[in-house]
Amino acid sequence: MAPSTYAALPDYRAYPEEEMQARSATYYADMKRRRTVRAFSERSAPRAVIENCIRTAATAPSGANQQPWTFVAVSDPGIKSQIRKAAEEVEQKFYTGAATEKWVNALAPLGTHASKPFLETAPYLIVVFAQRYGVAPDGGKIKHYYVQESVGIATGLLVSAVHNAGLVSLTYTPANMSFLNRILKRPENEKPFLILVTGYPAAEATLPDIKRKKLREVATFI
Ligand code: IYR
Repeated sequence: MAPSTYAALPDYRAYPEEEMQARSATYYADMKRRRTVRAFSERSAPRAVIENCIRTAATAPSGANQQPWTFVAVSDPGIKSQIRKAAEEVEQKFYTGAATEKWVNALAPLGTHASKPFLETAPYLIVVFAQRYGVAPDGGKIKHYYVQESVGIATGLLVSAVHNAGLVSLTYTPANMSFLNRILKRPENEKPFLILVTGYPAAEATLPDIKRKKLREVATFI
C-alpha cells in the first residue's frame, strides 16, 4: 500500500563540512559529560522540562511507526514511596541470593546495594513501559514489531534530553518490575522497561571511577 503522503524532508538541514565537524564535536563533548548518578537532591524539577524530554523521547524511530511506549512521570510522594518499598523488596532478594555471584562481582565497582532512597528523593521517576502489543478499539491484539529496539532507542533519547536540559538521571532496573503495573495501574500489554530516575544530583553525590572504552575498542572502519 502506498503511503498516504510523502513530504520532501521539510525540516532536513545540510551543513557545510566544517560545521558538521564542529557540531559533531560539540555534541560529543557535551554527551561525554553525562554521568549516571545514584544520589539525588530533593529539589523539584520543572514539569514543563520533563514534558519536553518525554516529547523528545517520543520522536524515536519505531518498528512500523507503532511508537510502542508509555511514559509515566511519577512525582507524587505517596506513589514514589510505594515504588521504593516494592523495589527494595526485589533488591533485597537480589542481593541476598537471587543474583549469581558473578553478577554481584560485576556490580562491585559501582557500589550498589539493596537500599534505594533515590526512589523517594528524586523529583521524578519516569517509568518507561514497552507496549508488547497494541489494543484495537474492539479489544483485539495488534502485533507490535521490534518493541525492545524501539523502546531502547526512545529511552536513549530520553537520557540524552534529560542531560541536555541540565538534569541528571539513573537508568534503574530492579530484577523484577511487575510491581510497577500494579502500583501505576498499567494494563497487561505494557511491560515495565526501565525507571529513569531524574532530577538534580545530591550535593554529596559521588561517582565510581569508571572509564569509557576508546573509539578503537568499540568501532572498526572497513
Ligand atoms: N538492580 C540492582 C542491581 C544492578 C544491576 C545492574 I546490570 C547495574 O548496572 C546496577 C545495579 C540495583 O540497582 O542495585
